[in-house]
Amino acid sequence: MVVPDPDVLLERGWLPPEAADRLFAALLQGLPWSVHRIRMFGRWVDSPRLSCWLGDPGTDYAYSGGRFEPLPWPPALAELRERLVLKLEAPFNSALANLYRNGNDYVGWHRDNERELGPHPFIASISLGATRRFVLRANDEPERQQEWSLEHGDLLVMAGSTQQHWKHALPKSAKVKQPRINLTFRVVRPD
Ligand SMILES: O=C(O)CCC(=O)C(=O)O
Repeated sequence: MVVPDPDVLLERGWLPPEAADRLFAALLQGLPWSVHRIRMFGRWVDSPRLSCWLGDPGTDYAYSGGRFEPLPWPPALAELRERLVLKLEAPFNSALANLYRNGNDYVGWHRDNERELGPHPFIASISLGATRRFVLRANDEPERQQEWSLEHGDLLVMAGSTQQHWKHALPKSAKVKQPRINLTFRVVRPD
């Protein structure tokens, strides 16, 4: 089978620097960050980053063996969600916030293909803080990779069959000493 190219769109600096600075500071201080317990290779481990699951009531989300109930939207994110809903015409009702404290924190190869995201997950990802590498690799051809350098204020959208055919990861980077926050807005369809 010929694996289709990932359906990925990057809009650099979608949030202007001052707005991105304000949001980064508000979230770093204001979100109740915690270590999620996840299942990897049959073992329960602490995820190598801090996280927070946010959303409308009823948007419980299960990933990597864990199940998370949403916290209500803080004002700064409620407004951002509205802007993304209008811009991308997608009914985003939840978001996973990740805090990578420095280059030792990472997310390993995975797909955002949980059942509650539907057959064609539509994901809008906002990057704040330190620049990090974001890599996609085709499931059946791991040597086929594409990567982006995600910067403060960037918006990356993953759509179509991307989650079906591609895994993604944010690798460790010893050079990165500063924190980064990532927000992935999602459409969860409750059962
Ligand atoms: O931090 C990122 O850019 C990616 C986060 C991610 O892969 C996820 O939340 O599923």
